[in-house]
Amino acid sequence: MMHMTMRWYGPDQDKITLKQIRQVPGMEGVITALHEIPAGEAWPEEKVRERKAIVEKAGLKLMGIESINVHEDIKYGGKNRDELIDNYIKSLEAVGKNDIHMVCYNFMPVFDWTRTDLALPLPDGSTALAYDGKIIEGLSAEEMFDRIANASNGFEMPGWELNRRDEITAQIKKFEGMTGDELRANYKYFLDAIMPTCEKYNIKMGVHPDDPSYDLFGLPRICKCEEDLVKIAEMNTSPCNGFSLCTGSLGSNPNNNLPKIIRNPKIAPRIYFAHVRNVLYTGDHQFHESSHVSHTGSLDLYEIMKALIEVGFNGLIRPDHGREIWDEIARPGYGLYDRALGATYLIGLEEAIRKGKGEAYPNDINSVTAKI
Ligand SMILES: [Mn+2]
Repeated sequence: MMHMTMRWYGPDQDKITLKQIRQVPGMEGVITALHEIPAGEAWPEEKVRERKAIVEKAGLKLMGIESINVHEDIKYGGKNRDELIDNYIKSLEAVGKNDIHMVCYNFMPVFDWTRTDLALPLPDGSTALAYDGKIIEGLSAEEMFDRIANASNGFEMPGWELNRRDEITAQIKKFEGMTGDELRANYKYFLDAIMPTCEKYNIKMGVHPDDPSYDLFGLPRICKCEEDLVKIAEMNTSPCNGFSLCTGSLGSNPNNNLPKIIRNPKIAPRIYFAHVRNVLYTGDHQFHESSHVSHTGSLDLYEIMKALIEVGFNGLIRPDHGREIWDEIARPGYGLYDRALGATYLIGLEEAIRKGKGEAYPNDINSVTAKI
């Protein structure tokens, strides 16, 4: 069976408590990160140990890291990349020594996830993250920053930290003219360097797809479709090189067939983490996030979960972004209520699919809630 988790931003940066997360039915653990440490710096082992102790004291497990961010100079192949990769390896060692075996990360140049609206009102009175390519076309990178910072309910959004705003145009310039293949060469250099450490500690690296899954601001993007994922799988064949399959990110492009991508034999055995959520297409390069329920969005989450079960996926899964509902004021995408609904919906789908196939469910339950 899959292991249900929720993302938690840590004691200082998340208003959702571990107590609340623990009370979500079927929840086993959290995925977290040391968001206070900037990309490029090494994570101290004791800081990871401290964070793990906080999570375990609340009756949950620290099951994975999201994310250890890759410094931009590694992505564009800067002179100091070896030093930065050494620091990344130190962070991996800190994680591995604390018996944590999955790290989610991305290799998107300059921009992490991108949305044009963090609180689009939906007909039912909820709000959701939304994207409209036409709005992006008219904005500078700095204007994008302000738009996100001003709409984030006071939370600092990963990848959109205010201290990055003034350097953003310079950062984009560094990638000017870079082709996908050149970016892939830098990516391979990074993977080749870190994989021996990942193997030593059995840390499964799950790269998160580009979000949204098409080109932005003229930057190369190399993790946005089935073909890209296959290239990444072939780039370094270590069993620790794999994917965080984010259905909402890949699903932002209607050309991506999620069940087909999951069943691709080059991809399936390398899925180490699943972000499962839904999006509703509203036009060309235009969508908003919806509830997780299949018929409220454009993706069929039943077919996605069925494909994951068919390929033998028993790894970490989490609901992804939720809408803001029931008057909750939260970090955009990361409120408690809609993600909790998403988690129980996914658990329900898994139970129904497995029992429908005559499988025992749960078959290896060690969920904290089951033990109560
Ligand atoms: Mn995701």
